[in-house]
Amino acid sequence: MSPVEKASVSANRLAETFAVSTSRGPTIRKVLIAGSGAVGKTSLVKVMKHNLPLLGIDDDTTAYHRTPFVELETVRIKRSSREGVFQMVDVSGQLDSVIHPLRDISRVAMGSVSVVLLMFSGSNVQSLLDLSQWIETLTDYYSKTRSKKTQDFVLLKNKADLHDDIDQTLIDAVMNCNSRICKYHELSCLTGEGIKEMIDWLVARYMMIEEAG
Ligand SMILES: Nc1nc2c(ncn2[C@@H]2O[C@H](COP(=O)(O)OP(=O)(O)OP(=O)(O)O)[C@@H](O)[C@H]2O)c(=O)[nH]1
Ligand SMILES: [Mg+2]
Repeated sequence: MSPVEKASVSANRLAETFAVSTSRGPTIRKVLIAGSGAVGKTSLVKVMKHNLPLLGIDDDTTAYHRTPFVELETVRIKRSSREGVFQMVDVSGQLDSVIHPLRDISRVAMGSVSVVLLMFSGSNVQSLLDLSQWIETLTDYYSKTRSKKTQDFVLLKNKADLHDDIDQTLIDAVMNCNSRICKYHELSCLTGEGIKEMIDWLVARYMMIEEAG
């Protein structure tokens, strides 16, 4: 089975799972993580799934294994009165590769997304500059599909634990040029810095309050 077929099968299985859980009530939100290779997209999914920083997860979690195409993962979140599921779409960072989910299975990757996390690494200024190509691809898709809902974009600077050589004015410029970007977070998947704040923000914005009783 080709990677494209495999991803479609996984997406259908997820859809079936969600169809069951929807009837029971929890909010389901689809979250796309975009950004260059090695910025930490897959790491963020692991950290959210385990509710632990990379350093606290008990296996070979810090080794770099490039995501070849796309991974779909569900993350259950519970915060006092709010509970729900984030369906995480973790795509390959190599936007120019021969096959890429944003081009070859665009609806699976980008359709029905509530929020796009645009991730770059604080130790790699090029990964911030690369985001313009991702933003162009995404806005092109959303304007063509004339989606009624406006997808939020959130800018994430990962690897806050490393030496940072990016000027804040460059980050501000990226935000100012893209009106869809509604929030900026700094975090470290390695140490967990800023992760709780980011998840709390996502939950407050996208998870509905559960009815009591
Ligand atoms: N120092 C540091 N390293 C990190 C952090 N987050 C991720 N890494 C490391 O960065 C490398 C790449 O992480 P991945 O999560 O695989 O990157 P990715 O964006 O999914 O990469 P692609 O799948 O190629 O698109 C791994 O070795 C991670 O352990 C962080 O906050 N700090
Ligand atoms: Mg990856």
